[in-house]
This record gives sequence, structure tokens and C-alpha cells, in this order.
Amino acid sequence: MKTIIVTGASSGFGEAIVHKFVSHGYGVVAIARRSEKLHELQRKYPDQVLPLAVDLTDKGAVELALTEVPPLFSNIVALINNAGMSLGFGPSQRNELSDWEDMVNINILALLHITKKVLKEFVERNSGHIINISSVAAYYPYMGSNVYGATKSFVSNFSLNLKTDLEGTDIKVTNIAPGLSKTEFALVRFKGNKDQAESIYEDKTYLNAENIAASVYWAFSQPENVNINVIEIMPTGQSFALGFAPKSKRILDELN
Ligand code: 8X3
Repeated sequence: MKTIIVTGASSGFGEAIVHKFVSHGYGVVAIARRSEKLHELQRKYPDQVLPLAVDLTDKGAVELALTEVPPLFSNIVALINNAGMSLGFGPSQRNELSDWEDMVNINILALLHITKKVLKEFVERNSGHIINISSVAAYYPYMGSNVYGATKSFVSNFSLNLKTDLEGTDIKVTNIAPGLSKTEFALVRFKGNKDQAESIYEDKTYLNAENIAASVYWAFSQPENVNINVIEIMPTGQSFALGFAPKSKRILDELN
């Protein structure tokens, strides 16, 4: 069975990507930390979802889990690097160093580890598609984005460089940069504070996880000779000021 690997598969974009690819007949190796959510997906799609409950920042555990993928799920046609997070919303001078480290660990290092592992197989077979989920924050700064935006700049730049290194091969690389989206992302950023998380969507249009899953599938399903390099996607009502600034100022005022 043609199979994709999705990281961060237990919620948000990742979960929507699982549904999308399953509905098109693909197998999915679904990676996340929260095993109950993964097992829910497996119960829903017992023949098509293989849950791998591992911490992506644990390089050895990821390597081992992928080595043990059963033959039914071993024909990997795409790696969707979706796992990532933003932590904290203040300006650099107030943010926690440990939050910065956690973002670098998951948004950059974990992505690199799994990419290196899967890329080896793709190169041996001369086929496969790596789709990285970046962010509009990679391109446009806003107050409170700091290290989050910088990690996503890394993802966007790495995607282009990976594409460059793979010149002459049949391996595809796509970078997808979503804007404001309604998922658990905001709740993680605000460390479980629902009011603050909800406030960033007030009076705004936003993307949903299905919009991003559709973009991923569209990029993936292009003809063999077509590589979609970059998709930048925003909700209709968002602008390059990213709409966060007034909210973040209000939140900062509340914090003070
Ligand atoms: C987050 C996108 O616009 O919410 O990746 O900063 S935005």
C-alpha cells in the first residue's frame, strides 16, 4: 500500500492530513506523542493507519520505530513534516529561554532527524516527496513571533535548499506556509489559557485544518514532472501585519 508518514498526527493539521490521505486510499504512519488520539485514528481506519506513539525529539526512538514499520506500511511515498509549535507570546525580552529551546528542538531538530532518515530511503529508490509545514511567520515578523518565526524561516529555507540538493533526482520537496489557523496551536502557544487562545480569533477569518490538508494533498497529487516548491496560504482577512499585533499588545497589557 502506498503510505505517507505524518508527524504531529494526533490533532490539527496532522489529523486532517491523515483523514485526507486515508480517504484517497493511502496508508498513513501516524506519529505523535499522544497515543490515545493515534489509536482513535487507528480504530477508525484499522487497515490504513499505523500509530507510532513516539516523542519526535527522541532521535533513537524515532529511528527504532521507523525501522520496525511492518511491510504493509513500508512503501513510503511521502513524509509530511507537520509537527511543530509556538510557545509564548511576549517579546524576546520576556520569553522563556526554555520555550525557545523547545521550539528549536521540535520545529528544527526533530524535523531534521526524521528527514535525514527518510531521505536516505527516498534517495536509494529515487522517489518520494517531502512536504514541510512552515508558516507565514517565516516571512513576516510580528510582535511575539521571534524564535517561532525564526524556526519557520529555517524550515522554509531548508526546504528550498533540500530541493536544490536533490536536483536531477525524482524526489519532490514542497514547503507550505499557512497563516492564522484555528487548531490547538494557539492553546499550546498560550500554555492552555483558553481565553487568550480564543482571543486571537476574535473578529478574524482563519484557516482550518482541512484547508491545509487540501493544500498538502494538492501539492502531493501533481503529475510526476511537477514540483510545487512553495505554497503560502492565508485566511482572506489576514494581512502581512499578521493581525496579531493589536491582540498581542492587549494580552501584554493584561499581563502587566
Ligand atoms: C502561525 C501562523 O499567522 O498565526 O504559524 O502566525 S500565524
